[in-house]
Amino acid sequence: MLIKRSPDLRESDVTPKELYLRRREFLAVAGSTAVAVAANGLDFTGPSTVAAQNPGAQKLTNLTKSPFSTDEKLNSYKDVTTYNNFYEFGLDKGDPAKYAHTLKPRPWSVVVEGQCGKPGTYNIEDIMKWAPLEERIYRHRCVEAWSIVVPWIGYPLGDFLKRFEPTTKAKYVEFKTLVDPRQMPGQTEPALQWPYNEGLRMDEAMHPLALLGLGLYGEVLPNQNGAPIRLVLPWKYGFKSIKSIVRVRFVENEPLNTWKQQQASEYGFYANVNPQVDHPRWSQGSERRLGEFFRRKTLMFNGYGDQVASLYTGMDLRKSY
Ligand SMILES: Nc1nc2c(c(=O)[nH]1)N[C@H]1C(S)=C(S)[C@@H](COP(=O)(O)O)O[C@H]1N2
Ligand SMILES: [Mo]
Repeated sequence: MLIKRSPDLRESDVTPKELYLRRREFLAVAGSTAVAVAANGLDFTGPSTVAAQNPGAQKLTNLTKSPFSTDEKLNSYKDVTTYNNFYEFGLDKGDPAKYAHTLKPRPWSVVVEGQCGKPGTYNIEDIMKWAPLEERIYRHRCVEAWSIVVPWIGYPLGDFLKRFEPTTKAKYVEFKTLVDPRQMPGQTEPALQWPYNEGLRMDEAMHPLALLGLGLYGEVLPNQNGAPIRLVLPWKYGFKSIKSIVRVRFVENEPLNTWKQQQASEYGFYANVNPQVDHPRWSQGSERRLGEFFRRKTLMFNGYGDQVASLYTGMDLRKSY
């Protein structure tokens, strides 16, 4: 199941120059150590390939390169940080970049509760250190039929959740975003019911592709991307990847997620990317990759089917959408 990244030099004609040079540097280092690396079996570790972009942001270094990364062309830092969905800051794609400066991602803590042996309040600075940080380049597919490729930083969601020793009664895990209209002015409008809420079945949450997102492009998460802590679930529509998490709860029953609560005929609990099940108001068969002219065909589970399809054997994905 290991996917080896094959460096794609065609990126040279499209990535920003600085980034391209950093990549060449990395490839040179990787090439010279290839023999030692192969002997170790550590064929996917190494420095970050991706240079940080925002000079004011805290850099994240010593990143492990993930075997789960795609070698598709990255979207630019600008695409990733100025075309967002984060209704706590407004409904337009440009609103989060304009208004999310009011969010204070430090100090920050996460309350953990429910069916687990170690409930409590955990500090973000500690959480950041619980596992080695990885750079993971994932495709990200919004339910609105656009997609991007993002160099995330984080570690497996399972490594985070296991710390709290979920009990056998924990069949699902629920996540909630901060509620504070002073920091999140969009919460003065009833656009959605606040707090934004999401949930996963426990086996989905423990799947190695599920990432606890703590950064992107070599730095901590920009506010508009869900600082300081979010989910990244590449085989699901983007709305499952809840931002700015303050609460985690282990529960016995399927939680009601915000978009299902909003319109259950259009958005379900599972939200697996599925080109065969259209949204009632538009096709899910194709998508627009930001920065590209021609539409792409949408892939089952967003192209991650080899890894995740077995989570859903025996389920009717037309009903469990
Ligand atoms: N709290 C919160 N989380 C959220 C959202 C939101 O409005 N509020 N939007 C979701 C949707 S619809 C998408 S597509 C992704 C977008 O993530 P990005 O802006 O980092 O690309 O965030 C998801 N997480
Ligand atoms: Mo989305």
